[in-house]
Order: sequence, then C-alpha cells, then structure tokens
Amino acid sequence: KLIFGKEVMMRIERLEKGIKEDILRNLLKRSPNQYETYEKAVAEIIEGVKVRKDAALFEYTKRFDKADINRDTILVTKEEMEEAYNLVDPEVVQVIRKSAENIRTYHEKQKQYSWFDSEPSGIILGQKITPLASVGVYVPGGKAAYPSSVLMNVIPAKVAGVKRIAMTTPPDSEGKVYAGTLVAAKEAGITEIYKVGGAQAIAALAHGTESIKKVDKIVGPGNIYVALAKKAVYGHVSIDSIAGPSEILVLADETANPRYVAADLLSQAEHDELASAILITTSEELAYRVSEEVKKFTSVLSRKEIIEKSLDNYGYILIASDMDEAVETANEIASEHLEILTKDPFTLMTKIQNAGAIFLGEYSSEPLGDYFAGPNHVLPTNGTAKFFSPLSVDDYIKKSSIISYSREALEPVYKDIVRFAQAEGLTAHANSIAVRFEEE
Ligand code: HSO
Ligand code: ZN
Repeated sequence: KLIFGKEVMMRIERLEKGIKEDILRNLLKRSPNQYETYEKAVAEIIEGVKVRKDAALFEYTKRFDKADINRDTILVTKEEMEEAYNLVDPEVVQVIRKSAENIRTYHEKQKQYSWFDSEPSGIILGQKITPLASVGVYVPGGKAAYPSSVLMNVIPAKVAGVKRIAMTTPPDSEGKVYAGTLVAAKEAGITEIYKVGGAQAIAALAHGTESIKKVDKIVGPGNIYVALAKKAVYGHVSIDSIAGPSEILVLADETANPRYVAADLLSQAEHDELASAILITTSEELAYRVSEEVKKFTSVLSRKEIIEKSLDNYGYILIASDMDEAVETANEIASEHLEILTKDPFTLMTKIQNAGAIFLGEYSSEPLGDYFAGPNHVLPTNGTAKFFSPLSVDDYIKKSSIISYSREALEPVYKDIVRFAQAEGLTAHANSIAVRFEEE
C-alpha cells in the first residue's frame, strides 16, 4: 500500500459509516466456520473412544501423533517431570513462579462464598458454592503450547478448590511432551498429565477410558478438531468458550507514543495470521507515525511473515473525528484486548462497554496481561466480549440454592402457594403444601 508515496504496512482509513460496516463484517470472517468438513471425522473419533476406550485412544495417538502410547506410558512420570525442569532455563522457571503467584493473588479476589440469610420468622435462604469435582485442561502441543496459558487455565481451578485437575497434551513422535507445559503445570500445582491430544483426548476426558477417568468440565484452547470435539461433548460435560484468534484494539489521542502503539499492535499480530490489530485515533499525525513504526519494527521481528499476513487481512488504522466516535466503534468491535493511550485513560474507560481486558496508560502494554499482572489472559474474542467474560474462578464452581421455611413461616403463605399450584393445574404440587396443614 502506498501513502504519500511511501509504502506502509497498515491501511489508514477515515472512520466513515460504510467503512465501519465493512470492517465489522471482515473481522467476523475470522471465526472458524468451515466446520462441516471436520465434523464427521471428529464424531467418528469421539464414538471410537467412547466405545473402545483406551484401545481407540492409543490407535488415534499412533495415527495422528505417530506416538506409541500405552496404559503404562500415558501418564507423565516423576522422572519426565524432572527432565522437563532440566530442559527449561532456571530463570524462566523463576518467572513462571512469580507470574503464577500474581495470577493466584488476583484470582483469590474472585472467590465467591456461600451465603445464608435467615429471618426471625424462620425463613433461611441462601446460596451454596461448590467447586467442580474434576476438570480437564487441554494444552496444545508443540508450537502452540504456551506455559502462560497453562497457568491461566489451571490456577483459577485450583483457587476455586477443584480437587482433581487432569491435563492432556499431545506427545511428539517419540512420545514426549513439551517441557514448558510440564513445568507450568507443576508450578500451577498439578501432576495428573496424560500424553494424548486432539479430539481423542477430549473424548477420553468426556467419556472416560481405562486410563483416564471422566471429568466434569473441559477447558483450554486447541485446533479445530479439539474445538469441535469440545462442542460435541458439551452437555455431557461442561466446556469453556471456544477461543478465537487474538485481537487488540488501541484507542489513542495525540499524546500517545507512536512507537509504543505500533509495538503493542504487533504483539498480537504475531500470534496468528487471523489475529487482528486495530488502532483508532483522533490524531491523523499519530496514525501516519504508527504506520511507519509498524513497518520499522516488523522488518526486525522473528514472526515477520505471520505479522504481514495478519496486518494485511485484519489490521486497521482508523482516524475518528472525535473520541466519542472512537469509543463507539471500539464498543461495536468489542475487542479481546483494549488499550487506552490517551491523556486521561481512566475517564475514557468508564465509557467502554465491551472489551475482554482493558489496559490503561502507557506502561500497561498488552503482554503485561498475557504474562504477568495476574488477570486471566483467556478472554472473549470475535465480538463475544459483548456477552462473555474472562475465564475466572466462577468457571470452576457451581451454585446450589438453599431454601428452608419453618412451620411458622409457611403457615401464613401456604394458601397462596396452593392457589398458584392449582392455577397451573398441578394438584400434586398443591397437595404437597396443603398436606402439612391438614388435621390428621
Ligand atoms: N494473547 C494471548 C495469550 C498469550 N500471549 C499467550 C502470549 N502467550 C491471548 O489472546
Ligand atoms: Zn499474546
């Protein structure tokens, strides 16, 4: 693309009506939709594991991961865990530890507690919080395995009080799993780790096999097979929401540092060719300077090819006529990550309705949240921040309602309830209340 005779990497556009609609439509294209081609294969794998259990699980692992796994080798051993610690740089282990601590501290604050309200009349109402008994965490293999994501998925479950947390991750052809995954798992506090991946791992977690006991909920990112398998077992077990490609939206005025803005956009563009990086600014000058900085940085970044593709497909620099227009557009896009780099970010933040995580001020670049600050980096993508929240302790608990009335509390209202039940034509309901006030 040429702008004023200079080649730039990111298109710059004025935020006009038509443009906005085009962008929103383009962004939605990123959600995986060619499901049909994989659905049949996934259904077969799930059925195979459901019926033939371990035998099918090991066969699929041989077929898809080229690894020989059996009942004796499926579980990661103490020795393998030690070996993993030898493979990971001790300084990285230290950072993982510090980060885990911050994640724990943050999520502790999300904890909900059971409550009971009692009235003198003899009414006790309440809500009992119970952690899920067992959770399965899926961790992708090889290139897509992020130790930070292991922490983000496991620690809230630990904080919630989940007793059994099982992890599955695909082995390489030698039957080994990624050392970073193992170290992060151990630091997060889990050791039940199975060397299986793909739809077959999801099927095993959902239905159980001789080697892997069934869980109540499955979380964690994966490729399309894993995502579809999770969808297919939903209802039989619970699942988390299906993660889409990463997104960043930066809201900036003329006070923002263009180098920082460019660097932050690139941080998410490097994730994936389908990732999206958008700047919305009220400053035309900033727009052009960011575009130049993006180009400079990209030429020296290791994931240059991915960045070029993602910016080409889903990168935008948009010039808004004022901040209100910028904020309105940001709310419509409902980005996974939103950075506010303006004079007074906290005031602007109060106008943000839709965003997975909001980063304020020039020292709060997005990777701070990916790795370290403590809030979860598993966030709603693809516009779903309009109705979904970050992964949290809430995802690992459930609630039961508590109801208790004394005779004295029920007597003055029992006829009302009987009437309500009769109005619905449910005489057994009415009787179950009335019987308590009949003379014997
Ligand atoms: N930004 C990603 C998470 C991540 N970043 C892991 C680095 N490692 C979630 O959108
Ligand atoms: Zn990231």
